[in-house]
Amino acid sequence: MEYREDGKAEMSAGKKLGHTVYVGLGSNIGDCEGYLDFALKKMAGHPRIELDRVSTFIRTKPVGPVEQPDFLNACARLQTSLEAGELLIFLQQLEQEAGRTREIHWGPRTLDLDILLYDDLVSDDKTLTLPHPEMHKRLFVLEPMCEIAPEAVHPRLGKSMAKLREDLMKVE
Ligand code: A4P
Ligand code: MG
Repeated sequence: MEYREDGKAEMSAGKKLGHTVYVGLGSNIGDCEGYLDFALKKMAGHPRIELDRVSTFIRTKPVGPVEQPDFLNACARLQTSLEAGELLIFLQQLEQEAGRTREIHWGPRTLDLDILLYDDLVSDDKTLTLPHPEMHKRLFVLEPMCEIAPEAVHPRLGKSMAKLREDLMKVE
């Protein structure tokens, strides 16, 4: 699947996109692959986002207290000129467009888009916690992150994705 649009690379070459962001994608209702593709295409099509890396889609067992179907998970790396709050609003719009309703916390969803890392920003704000507070505890995040950016460093823990994955594998 090719997400880069014709002319986009050219346009972004002359444009300061500025921020490097990792987004986690998840879906466990309906056409999961279709929802992830939908989100990636929409991100790639945004005039202020360049999608530069996408992991493979992996099937994972649900983590957490809710009994629910398996997930399809992936991670993507974006370059963007959007501020973190603006990006969050855009990603939440995509979740809405994919028909997501927020009923059960941690429950099944057509599309879940989490901002994992936004440059090396650290924030305890409830509406946007950075890095994503659960990312280092989740193999369904660290596996695809290790595929696209094993060297990326968690700014709170000071460890690379590869090291976090290794640590988590020892615990599990
Ligand atoms: N929010 C705060 N920080 C962030 C951030 N870094 N990125 C706020 C995105 N959103 C962030 O999220 C609730 C609120 O979190 C938002 O209003 C936003 O302002 P939500 O997506 O509405 O609710 P949720 O998804 O039910 O809760 P949460 O905590 O985001 O759950 P998670 O962490 O997404 O976990 N098992 C597998 N195998 N694969 C999965 O993908 N996902 C979950 C849900 C559980 N188990 C899973 C998976
Ligand atoms: Mg979420």
